[in-house]
This record gives sequence, C-alpha cells and structure tokens, in this order.
Amino acid sequence: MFQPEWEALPRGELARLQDERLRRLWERLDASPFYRGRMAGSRAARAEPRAALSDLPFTTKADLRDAYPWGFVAVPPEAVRRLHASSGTRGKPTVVAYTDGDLAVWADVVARALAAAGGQPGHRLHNAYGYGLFTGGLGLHQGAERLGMTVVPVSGGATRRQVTLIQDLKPHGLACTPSFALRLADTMDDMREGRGGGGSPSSLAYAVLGAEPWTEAMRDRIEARLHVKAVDIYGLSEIVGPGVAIECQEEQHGLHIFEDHFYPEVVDPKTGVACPPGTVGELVLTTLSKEAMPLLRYRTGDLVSLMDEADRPCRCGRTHRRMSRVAGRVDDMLIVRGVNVFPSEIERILLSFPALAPEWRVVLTRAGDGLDVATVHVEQQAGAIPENLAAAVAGRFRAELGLSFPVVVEAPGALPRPEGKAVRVVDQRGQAEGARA
Ligand code: DLL
Repeated sequence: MFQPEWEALPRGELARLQDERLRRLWERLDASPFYRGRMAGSRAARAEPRAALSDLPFTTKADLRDAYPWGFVAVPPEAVRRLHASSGTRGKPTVVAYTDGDLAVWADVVARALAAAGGQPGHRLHNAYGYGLFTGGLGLHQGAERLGMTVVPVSGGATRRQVTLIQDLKPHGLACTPSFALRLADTMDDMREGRGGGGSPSSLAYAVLGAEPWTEAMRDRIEARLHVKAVDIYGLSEIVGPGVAIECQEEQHGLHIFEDHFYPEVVDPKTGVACPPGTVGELVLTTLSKEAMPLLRYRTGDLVSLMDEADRPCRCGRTHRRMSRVAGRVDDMLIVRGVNVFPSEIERILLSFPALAPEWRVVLTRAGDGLDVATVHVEQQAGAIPENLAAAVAGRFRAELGLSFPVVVEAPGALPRPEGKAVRVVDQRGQAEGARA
C-alpha cells in the first residue's frame, strides 16, 4: 500500500475526516462563482455534514458546460498550475483546473492505484494512455513517478513501435485502455509470426486498464493473451482524472474509491434518491480536498453499485468502500424497440463465443417503417469459424435480452480502430440512407 495511513484508516476515523473536509468544502465553495450564493442555506450542514449532503443540490455536466471555461474555478488565476479538458465528443469541452496542491493529491491517488495493481518503486511502467488535454497520460505519469517507478511515456498509437519498446525496455506494468491492450496483443502475435512464431511472453506482469467500459469476459481474454493481472482503474476529468477508484490485485473484485478525497453516493438516476448498497444507480461524487475546482454532488452519469464493506472487508486491508465496475452510462443505455440494453450486456454475450474477437460495435439505423434497428458487427478470431455463427449469436441475444439484433460477423481487422477510447455504439439514425458508411 502506498499510503496505508489513509488507505487503511479505520472507518470511524475516516468518517470524522470526511466531516471535517466537508466543512472546509462549504467554505471553499463560496469562492466559486457557480456555487457562491447557492450555498447560503446550507450553513446548517455544519453540525452533520455527511448527513446534510443529501439535501444539497446536484452539480451536472450541463452546469460545467454553461460555466465554461472559468465559472467553477475557486482560486485566483495565478494559483492555477495546470488545465485539462474532457474530449468534448458529446458537446463543448469541460475545462478542469488544478492547483499545486491538487496535482500533489492526484499524484498520490494514482501512486496508490498503481501500488494496488502491483506496482513498486523501481518497476518500469509502459504508459500508453494519451498525453495532452486528456487526463490519462499525464495522470498515470505523475502517479508512477510519485511511486518511484520509471515511466516510459509512449502515449497512444504506433502499435508496432510500442511492441518493440516493450520487448527492449522490459516494463513490469502496462497502462492503457482495455481496447488498446488487446491491440497490443494482436500486434505482438503478428510480429511473432513474422519471426516464425515462438518467443516467450513479454516482461509485463500487470496492466492498469480503464477510461472506457469493459467486462469480465474482456479481462479473461486480456489476461490470457498478455499473461498479466489486469485491474480496472476508474476516474473522470471533472473530479481529478484517473485515480478516483481502483481494483486491488488481491481480490480484483470491486474498485476501492479513495474516500478520503472523493465522497461517493449512488442515487436513482430518475429520482435522485439514494440507492441501498448493492443496487445499481448513478455514481455521484463530492470532492473533499480539491482546491481549484471543488465540486458538490457531481453526477458522473456512470452506473455502479456500492459494496458494503461491513459485510466483507477486503483481503488487501484497504478500508475504503468498493464500487462495482461501471455497468454503463445513464446516457449510453440503448433502447431498441422498447427494450433497454447496455453495451456491456452485448459484450458479455459476444465474448461467450470463443470464435469471436473482442472487437465489436453496434450500429443504430432507422428502418423504412420508422423503427430502430441495432445491427451488431463483430470480428471473428483468425482461422476457421463454426457454421451459422451469426445465427447462433443472434439466437443468444433473443434468448437472453429478448432482442432481435441482426449480427454480422466480420473478418479479423475489418472494424475501425479509433485512437483513444473504443467506440461501441455508432448512431446513424439521423443520416440519409445513401450517406451511411
Ligand atoms: O477517462 C480518466 C481516466 C483515464 C480513467 C485513464 C482511467 C484511466 P474522461 O475522459 O473525463 O476521464 O472520461 C471519464 O470515462 O465518466 C466513465 O464514463 C469512463 N470511464 C473511465 N474509467 C472507466 C472504467 C478518463 N474503468 C469517463 N470503466 C467516465 C468504465 C470508465 N468507464
């Protein structure tokens, strides 16, 4: 553990610390143009800050966009040391500001995350998250340095060169998206075949994968192909970037949320009312130590459930509560002909067929009758495929999800490979018939 004094804090002490930090947060929010004035009625929250939280308003992505770029910054401009931004694929980007103190906390939580994954001082980390405004590259980078690792800052792309670097520099750890980890595995296989096959597995022992949804079936494939222990890392730019939560290598079961810095709630996305432990709802986070851009009850849009640590403490010794892996996003749920389905369900079913590769996407189109059609395109593994595979997969979708998805099995390498996060849902419903790809 990188910071056992915080990560294994007895829960009673943790609760006291959270109350104290929430009281300080109320003061800090007054310095934020967005929250100023809004918090006036909440002074009563001083006595029991955690209990009072559920009566306070949520903050949404739309609030951040409306206040773009500086409306949430609670410190003078000269105290802002760095800016990052979300990709903005769903609209205007969101700018996030950090003080020196924020950067130090961020490095600490990522160092904790890397240590939870198996990282140690002196290890080398191959960091293939994108560097730049995206928080993945620099976030993992500074956390690895904080832990005392040697960082290879390769960023994304140029997969063959990355494989060569892994062979030559022999890193212990890999940090990238799960989809890129599989691409590295494919390229390693191609390059091995080019040399006439054989060769030992790489030096990699663990992989810190996140920034996009993935499933247990995907983990099995990655671990088998790269010979690593793969753990799930979660985070979002608005709160800090990577390092909000991480699975530990001991259990690989649920992600510990670093609760001394990020206060979690899970609420029903429709009513905003708290969900009991074990029930899936929207993750809501309050920052407990952020200086430049403190956020109150931020609605992440990510669907998770909280596990109750009192029932079964984690073998790793961390006392911080765990959440399930992200089941999907509130806005990513597909509603096809009235049936709700998450992309993670589709992936789980596809990967139960060994002949299929973990490269897939759903293309939404509108049929002549005005009804939506979701066609699943999935790549086959190299080599022969069983007869009627597409029909068998479509049959499984019907049986398990109650949905008639047309299924197209594509040749290996046929689907596009975007740089950065995987694109699983392609919505072509608004496009004219002839303009479709
Ligand atoms: O993706 C931060 C990050 C970088 C996390 C590297 C992990 C590793 P954003 O670009 O702001 O930040 O995107 C945040 O990505 O709200 C989730 O919907 C999704 N996401 C992040 N991690 C996971 C994960 C980074 N482990 C958004 N599983 C979040 C599923 C994830 N979804």
